[in-house]
Amino acid sequence: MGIVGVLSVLSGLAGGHLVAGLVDRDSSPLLAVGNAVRDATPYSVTKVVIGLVGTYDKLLLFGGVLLVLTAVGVGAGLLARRRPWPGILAALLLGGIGLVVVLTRPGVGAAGVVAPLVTTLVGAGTFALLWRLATRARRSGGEASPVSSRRRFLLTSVGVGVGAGLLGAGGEMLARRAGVEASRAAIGPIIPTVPAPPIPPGADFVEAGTPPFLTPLGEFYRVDTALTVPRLRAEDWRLRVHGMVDRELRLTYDDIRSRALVERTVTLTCVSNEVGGPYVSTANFTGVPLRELLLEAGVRPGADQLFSISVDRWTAGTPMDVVLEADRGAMLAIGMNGRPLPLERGFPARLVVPGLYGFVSATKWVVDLEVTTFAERRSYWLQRGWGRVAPIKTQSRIDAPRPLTTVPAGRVTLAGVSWAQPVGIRRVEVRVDGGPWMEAELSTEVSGQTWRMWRLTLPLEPGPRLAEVRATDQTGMTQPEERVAPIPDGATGWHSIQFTVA
Ligand SMILES: Nc1nc2c(c(=O)[nH]1)N[C@H]1C(S)=C(S)[C@@H](COP(=O)(O)O)O[C@H]1N2
Ligand SMILES: [Mo]
Repeated sequence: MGIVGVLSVLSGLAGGHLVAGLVDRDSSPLLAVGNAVRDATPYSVTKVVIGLVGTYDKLLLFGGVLLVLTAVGVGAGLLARRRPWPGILAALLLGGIGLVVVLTRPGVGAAGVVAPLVTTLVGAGTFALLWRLATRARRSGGEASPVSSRRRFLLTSVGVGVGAGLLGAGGEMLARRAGVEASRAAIGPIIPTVPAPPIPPGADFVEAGTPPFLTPLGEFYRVDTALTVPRLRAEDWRLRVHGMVDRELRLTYDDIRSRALVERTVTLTCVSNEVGGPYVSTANFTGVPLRELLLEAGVRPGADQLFSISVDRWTAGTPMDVVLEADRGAMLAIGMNGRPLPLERGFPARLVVPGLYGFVSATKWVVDLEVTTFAERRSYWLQRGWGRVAPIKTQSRIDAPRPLTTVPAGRVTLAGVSWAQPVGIRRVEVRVDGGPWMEAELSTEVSGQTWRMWRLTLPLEPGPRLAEVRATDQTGMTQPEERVAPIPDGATGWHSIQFTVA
């Protein structure tokens, strides 16, 4: 009977997922429970898990939820050996929990009841059917045709299993059919009215081992809490600008696209980046200045926070004075490297604010901008112990040699990146084995809002070596040596690597 329970759980979830694909993707009980578990997980746990499994965290989350639910299915099945009602009851109970979870998910409307109801009915129905067949197969043990009733049970079970797989896959395809890809493809290139200056020669030291100045899309770091990438068509996208404003704005994709678009080369940085870490990347973003939109709406006195909300209800709180700074270049971006934003970058639109960590500024899939105060509204990561004020901290990283590698003796080139948005880098220094600091050569500066590469070629004797790097920004501030963890407002400390000269 355990298998009957498992199949009932799976077919119920699959049925709900299919219907959710038709009605509202977020109402899939499986997705909703996964999202709820994720949101309820304390950050300390999430951090350890992500450290262990990296980007497989979402797979783990889903797998975990499925495993728990099927275990409940097995339990219910075993309880229902003699009578079917413990199984039916379990299906109703699980379905009820699913319903509550779905309806309490933000952004799920009344139509959200349909998918969990289908899950409940399919789950209970499957259980009733399979239970009858299984019981018949068992009871007919001594009768004339035990084989046929057993075979009937097995065939039906296999059918239900395969059917559940097909339903689930169908739901997944329907959810995607929504045509976001088609919507994005129909947009064509995003051509700025005011293009960013071309990247000058000598802006990177790729041949010395730095990343290329503009990060290839596949290598651009990605950080978000989205279990599945939100799929919002440009045609359906609306941006509401409201709160402490004189006039509310409601903007469509075409409204934005038909405005004068500016392009900026910006280096995005994540607050959770460890010293020497990879969460820093650069792209050309195209969009409209946020300042322009906000001045049109008319910001009322006293408003100190721009509270942005994504379609999946993630939120960020950005200081209003930074957003309104004339030469900061905070933008509502619709393009990245000349193309519409890729789906996982926030298609159709996201925010980009040079000089602030992403968690307080870079809302992807943004649909709502509320002009408010920090006293009034607390954003997603602020509620979870991260900082409220989060300017990017000056940092530098050694990319070459790779840590723990061996390089030939003689002249050794060290190279890497440094960043201090929005002011820019003045100086990068390197030292080997605790010796004197030596000034590295800097790449051609693109702007203070982007990273800057460095390199230094040194004669090095054979043996184990320790190299350290530190940057000084355009305000004259040199990176402190003290190691501070990323939480709450960004890591500090000098990056160091060990390597061998032989
Ligand atoms: N909707 C949404 N936007 C988001 C996030 C998120 O979790 N959800 N994460 C933010 C964080 S922490 C960072 S560092 C940047 C990363 O942008 P990227 O994934 O394009 O590199 O997106 C920001 N925007
Ligand atoms: Mo981040």
